[in-house]
Amino acid sequence: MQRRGFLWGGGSLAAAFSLSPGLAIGGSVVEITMSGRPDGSKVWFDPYGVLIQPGQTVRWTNRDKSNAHTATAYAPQNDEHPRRIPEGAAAFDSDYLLPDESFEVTFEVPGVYDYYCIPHEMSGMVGRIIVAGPDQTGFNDYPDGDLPDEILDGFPLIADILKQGRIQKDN
Ligand SMILES: [Cu+2]
Repeated sequence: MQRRGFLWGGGSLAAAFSLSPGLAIGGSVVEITMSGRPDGSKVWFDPYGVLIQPGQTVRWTNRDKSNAHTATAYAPQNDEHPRRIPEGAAAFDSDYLLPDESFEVTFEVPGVYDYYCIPHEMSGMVGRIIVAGPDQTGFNDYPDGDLPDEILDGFPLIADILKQGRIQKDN
């Protein structure tokens, strides 16, 4: 598990692109970093799109020394946000994570999960997780009238996540 995690962390894009649909990142815990420039001019989740299998755990860790961040599911329970998680899935919310603090969620229900950072949502600090069984490829996007364009533009495409397994931003 450790070695696999290290390989993926090394930015081996060639390997990532060769993933076919349904081949999620291996290992039980998938790491997502909350990142930012030292001057705070840009903040993001890294990777901001990931493909996982049911039963896998995602761990968000704040590695941005300049900011507190959250990982908060799009759901009415979270400050009346539109629902962008599968039916039957629980709405998660990390609350504020200070530098080097972590938050974990184990995903069981297949589907598309969109989430945001409470203080940086309008800066486009959003992410998307797809939970897919081995043969699942048919995932529908959410209707795009529910959020402002600045936020919608921040999500990676479902097709790209399915194809690449994980999506990182150029920052
Ligand atoms: Cu943030």
